[in-house]
Amino acid sequence: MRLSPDTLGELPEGIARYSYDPDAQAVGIVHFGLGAFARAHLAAYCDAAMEAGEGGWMISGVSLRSDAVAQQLNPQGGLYTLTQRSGDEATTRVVGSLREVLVAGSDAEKIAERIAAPECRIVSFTVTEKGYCRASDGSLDLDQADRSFYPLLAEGLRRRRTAGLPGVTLLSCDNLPGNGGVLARLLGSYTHLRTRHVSMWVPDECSFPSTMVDRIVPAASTADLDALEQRLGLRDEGAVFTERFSQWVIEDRFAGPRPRWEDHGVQIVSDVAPYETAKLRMLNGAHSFLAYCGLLRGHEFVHQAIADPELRLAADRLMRAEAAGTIDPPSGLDLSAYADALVARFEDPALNHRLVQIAMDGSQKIPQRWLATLAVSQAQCPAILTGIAAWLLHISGGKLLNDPMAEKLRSAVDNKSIAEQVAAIFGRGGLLASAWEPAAEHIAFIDRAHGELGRMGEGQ
Ligand code: CS2
Repeated sequence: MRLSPDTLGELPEGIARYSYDPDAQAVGIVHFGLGAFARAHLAAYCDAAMEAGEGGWMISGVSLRSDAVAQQLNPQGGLYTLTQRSGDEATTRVVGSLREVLVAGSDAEKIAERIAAPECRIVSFTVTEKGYCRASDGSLDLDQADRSFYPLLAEGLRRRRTAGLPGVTLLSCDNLPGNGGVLARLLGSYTHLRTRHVSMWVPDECSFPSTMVDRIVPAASTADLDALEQRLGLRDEGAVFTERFSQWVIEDRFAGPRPRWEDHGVQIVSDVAPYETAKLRMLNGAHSFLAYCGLLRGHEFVHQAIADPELRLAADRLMRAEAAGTIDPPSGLDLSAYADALVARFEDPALNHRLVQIAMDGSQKIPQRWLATLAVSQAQCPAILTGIAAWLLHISGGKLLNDPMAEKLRSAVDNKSIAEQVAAIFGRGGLLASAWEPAAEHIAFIDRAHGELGRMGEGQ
């Protein structure tokens, strides 16, 4: 039997659940990219707000690429459980804030309707780094954008304008620096080219706060779902498993009403950049390092990689000696204590966070995680350079490369010397050209590390 509003009463005691009436609440948020992260983060904060008595913050989720999530959640009336794990402890709650899952390919009309409804005040996004459809120079790739959320969003906004409704807050929750500004710029390009009559209205009536989001949400495995079914007595195909930690920092720049998320731990601040920079360069920077080096050393999970003494030392170095010096921390944040807390989160074996999950889409992640540090760091950065060597090996390794730039990356490394590989990817005019210009000593270091890591990989 599946979890659903009709079977809720069958759940054992001890499984927390919402006490508000979801059917009596309006949809205040349309969310693009309803993966596990959004369900562990945005939807949990909306659930908390409605639990505390606020009304009207149900979410209409939109899946962009497939109907898999819709299949998981619509038969369950949008209900799913969120399990927080830490060590041996697990607490589970049924989240009530999701109204439905719409699918971009087949529900375009409904999606535009939801955005154009007067009750909708926020359109939010967790579409991943690649989901913004940026070309390598950062501009909008129009061809990709036409097949993404842009036409759906533009149509919804066009209807709002025609109906004389106020604008909405467009809330990007992806791991990109200045994500609000990025979305504003790209949507601006899109509307300018495709729906010109809203291109002035959007910046006047809508706002694009930047946000920093942080919660580790490993993909659920079938074994997780089976074990949960044993505990619940019901099957939950949409279950999400996460850590206890959760952080959300939002720039105080809303176009209209919003939930009082600050009552539930969200930080509403005037400048998100210091939080975002610290998180991207330390947490995500160390994550990517552990992913590429850890996989080469035969590890499967983050907790295994961080328990490997050499990797731990290097990840620590990456955060404290390489990244921290480039960060102007938000007031009250001690970067050394921050690094300690990150290591403790990485160590938790209850999370079973797969390294391959982090290793995907390197071309979209590495610029803000590593290259931004390399560009400004006054320190030597052996850990990041080792990470780069590991990524080059990851690209040239025999396995399927999960990256939107896979083909270009492969041809940049195949049958090339390290100097040529580095130039083709990181050099001027390269695939990931940035403010970091690899110097001769960097290339020599990457070459050495590549040799050492490669030999280790062969030993596997
Ligand atoms: C990870 C992130 O998959 C990845 O690239 O580094 O998803 C990370 O778990 C989150 O940003 C943590 O907030």
